Amino acid sequence: MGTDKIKIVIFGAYNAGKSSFIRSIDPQARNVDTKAGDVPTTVALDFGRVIVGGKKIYLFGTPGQERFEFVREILSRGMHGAIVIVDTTREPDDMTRSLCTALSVGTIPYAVFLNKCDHALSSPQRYVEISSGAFTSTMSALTGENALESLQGFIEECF
Ligand SMILES: Nc1nc2c(ncn2[C@@H]2O[C@H](COP(=O)(O)OP(=O)(O)OP(=O)(O)O)[C@@H](O)[C@H]2O)c(=O)[nH]1
Ligand SMILES: [Mg+2]
Repeated sequence: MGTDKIKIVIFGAYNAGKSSFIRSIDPQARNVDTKAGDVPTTVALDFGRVIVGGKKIYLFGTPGQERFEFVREILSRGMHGAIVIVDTTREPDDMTRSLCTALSVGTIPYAVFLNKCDHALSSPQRYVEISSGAFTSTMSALTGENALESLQGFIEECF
């Protein structure tokens, strides 16, 4: 891919809001999911596209469940940047911690998007420590508030 085509991979724990984020950016986004009990969960990927500042951004959402590590590894190949979506209504979990640690010692630009800020139990401060060094932004993937702006901010600052 040339510099005008940017592959961004969306990581995050189960239920953090990765699929919702991609759908809020691209209403035509595609998702491969299944039911976990009553609710849909991603088993393969999400895919969405958007143009930011003349750059073509390709968003690849990963499954959050632990057992899909092999899918995350495949989707990560050739990525130019990464976004970790976190659920600010909950304390940081092990998966989110290890994702942030791995990205912080890597060489590609990455961001932590503090999601579910519309929720009464949201507390973004929980993530201050593990997101230090990353581009951070608060948003709600559910209402769409600040979702596109967060992505634009990350792209403009880091690409
Ligand atoms: N209140 C609130 N709920 C949200 C927000 N974003 C996502 N949710 C809800 O959280 C749940 C999980 O959202 P998904 O987008 O499927 O999460 P995911 O990270 O793709 O989940 P997996 O693919 O299973 O790992 C759904 O019930 C969403 O409606 C948000 O910003 N605010
Ligand atoms: Mg999903």
